[in-house]
Amino acid sequence: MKKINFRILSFLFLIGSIDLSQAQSIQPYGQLPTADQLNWQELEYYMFIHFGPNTFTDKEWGLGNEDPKVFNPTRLDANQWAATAKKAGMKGIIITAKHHDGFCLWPSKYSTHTVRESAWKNGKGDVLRELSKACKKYGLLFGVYLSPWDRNHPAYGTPEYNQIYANTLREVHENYGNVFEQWFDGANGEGPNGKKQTYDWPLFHKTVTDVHPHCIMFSDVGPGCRWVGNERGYAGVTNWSTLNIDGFTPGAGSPPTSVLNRGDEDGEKWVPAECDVSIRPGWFYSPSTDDQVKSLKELTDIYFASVGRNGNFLLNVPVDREGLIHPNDSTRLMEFRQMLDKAFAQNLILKAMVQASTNHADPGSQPDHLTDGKPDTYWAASGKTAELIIPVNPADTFNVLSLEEYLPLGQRVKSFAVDIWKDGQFQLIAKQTTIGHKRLLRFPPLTTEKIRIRILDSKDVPVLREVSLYYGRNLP
Ligand code: FUL
Repeated sequence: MKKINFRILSFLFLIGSIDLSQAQSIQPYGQLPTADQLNWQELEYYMFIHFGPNTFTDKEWGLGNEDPKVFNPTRLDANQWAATAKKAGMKGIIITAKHHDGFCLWPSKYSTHTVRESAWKNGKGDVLRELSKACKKYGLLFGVYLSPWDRNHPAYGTPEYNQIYANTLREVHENYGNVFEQWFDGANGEGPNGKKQTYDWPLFHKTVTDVHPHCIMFSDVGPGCRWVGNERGYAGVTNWSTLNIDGFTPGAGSPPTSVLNRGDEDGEKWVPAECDVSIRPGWFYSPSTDDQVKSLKELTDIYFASVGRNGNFLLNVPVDREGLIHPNDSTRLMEFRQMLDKAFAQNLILKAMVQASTNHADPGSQPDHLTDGKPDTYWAASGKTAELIIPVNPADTFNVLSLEEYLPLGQRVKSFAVDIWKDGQFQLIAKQTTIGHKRLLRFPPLTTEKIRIRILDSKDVPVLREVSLYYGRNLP
């Protein structure tokens, strides 16, 4: 009897020790991204298109009383837009289905100010139909900007308008296939009757999620992703994906732009930053800006300040009066793509052996996961600080370092330093704060036999998924 008891006891002990090892798996920290937000973050770079009556009237904010007949692109070709975005390496297109002037790029049954009333295709055209089809054809995601502010709709400024706007949203979401992102502009001005609207955000959000539960909703305060606080495309040098949203609303009631720019450490919700910027000075096309398309250097700087600072890069390429992306813009987009492709063609430390000062007991954690090129494997430290040493071929020159956190477990790293081995000792080449989805650091061309990454402070044990090193010899 006693022996049997002992066996049962040791069996229980074994179960106990299995439980113990399970307890050593890494615990998630703070607010976490949803699966949809994680997928969204991987997109990194996609196109914005501002197009409508403003394209033809040289305005940024139409008054809403423009003659719809001014909208008359002569050669509109949404396949050309999609082909351009695809070749540019973008993952989707978000179009201004309705800007503040209220003009709808589809024949909405809730408005009398639409393509149906325009001269284009004798009122039989539908830009959303053409673009959503083109996106499908080119394997791009399709997204919409629908301004709640409406300077044309007679009901704007009355309680009825909220339901009308919700109907409009529903109409778009139900009729053009999947919508990966809904862009809610926070602007809230006066309508045709001189009144402003109190927006019913819960109604608008519910309308979208009823049709497309996976759609990422953009606004100053999310819920899916947030405005980065400027229209230059620059995320903060420190950029948390969490944000305090209680008591804030999109538009005038949003947190200060400085907060949107860097997020809130330990914020109440996961609301990552999206960096929107136009390739030209204005959001809408104007012939006067044909020679003011952003330079390769400007685009590169924005890329490093958006994708390279834990943000997504939403680049506006305004369609012109013919209904095409102008050759000056598409040429620049292709130059930019080629430059990025060359710069990131070869990870110089792919498969390198990583020496880590600590390794978490979690069975999934391994230092070599940092250089395996796989986004779903990770390494974690056992404490809040750690050192990683990675050998580099001394014959290789590099000037870009990329670090990525493993975000399913939350954003953790608060500060880190990078050193290279030079003249028999480590020398500091960078000290920075947050990492998030991706942190890209640029240097003058360097060589070394080993690089050291020191995690100096972290909310909880740091969990990284990749470290990579590149030489973009042609980076402007
Ligand atoms: C702003 C709008 O007022 C601009 O016209 C533009 O659409 C920009 C992307 O968002 O809030």
